[in-house]
Amino acid sequence: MKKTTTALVAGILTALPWAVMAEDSSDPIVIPVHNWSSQIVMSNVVGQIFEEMGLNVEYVTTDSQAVYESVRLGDVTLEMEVWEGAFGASFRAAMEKGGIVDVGDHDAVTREDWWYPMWTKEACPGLPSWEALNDCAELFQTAETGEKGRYLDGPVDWLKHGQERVEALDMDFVVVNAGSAAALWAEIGAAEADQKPIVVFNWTPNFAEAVWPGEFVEFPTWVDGCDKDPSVGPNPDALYDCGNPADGYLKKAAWDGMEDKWPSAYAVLEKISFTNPQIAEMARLVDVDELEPEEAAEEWLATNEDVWRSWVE
Ligand code: TMO
Repeated sequence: MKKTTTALVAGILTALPWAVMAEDSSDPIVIPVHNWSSQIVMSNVVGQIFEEMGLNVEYVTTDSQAVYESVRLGDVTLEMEVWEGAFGASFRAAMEKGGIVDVGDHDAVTREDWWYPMWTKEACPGLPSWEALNDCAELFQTAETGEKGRYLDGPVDWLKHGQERVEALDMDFVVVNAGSAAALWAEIGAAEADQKPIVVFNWTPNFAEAVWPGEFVEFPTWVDGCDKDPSVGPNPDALYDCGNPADGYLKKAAWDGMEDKWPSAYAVLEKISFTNPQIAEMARLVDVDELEPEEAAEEWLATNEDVWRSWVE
């Protein structure tokens, strides 16, 4: 008899989502946002899913490297986009110290590296090899860079080590850091009119691939340790003498106290997995359609209900 009652109660509990949610703290889940569109929109998408579940959410703008220390300390609760190329080292360092957990990979496969719009290849047909790019360095000269070619790298906090790579591979390029992601898109847009050869930092998934066909420069293949051990990579005396991983991961990470404090939110976070086209679309809603990130997230949730409902139910 008692057994039946217990089973009945358990049955009711699983049928009522709010009964499960009552276990979650009413403190806000703190979601960090950074300086590229897909991450900001994805963070809002996930925040709005949590709000839909009756949870409280707060967004904070943080540095994209320092965030791993913040997650580890529980100052922020999670990170939606751990890109292997840009953040693998900071993520691994935080994992070694403890306090941060790997909540699994998105379906997406990522790449971040030197990139050019296709018209550049007409002027430098040996591309995408980095050696061919280097032989064409003079095509990329500017007043600012003198005899050397100009490479517009990402904002400094993405730590792409462009300058170290130029030195390690003895390239005739000067690395200039963009102030923002928008400066990269402005650079490509400005070069488009007269098909001026340019080489800039870019990544996939991103909206840009649908707007400007292009290719990544092929550097020496990434090998684990290329950023830690000089003997790894073609230059035996230098770090960063490899390209970024060409099939990098995109992970979710969380504070290791999240699962106890917000168990149903954590269970949803474990299930969340975005694909390349979904992430490119999140960026497109902001960078092409010019929606605010919150609106872009609302729009994405409205058109992709079939995707995210299954994570919540
Ligand atoms: C970190 N990012 C995706 C902008 O390369």
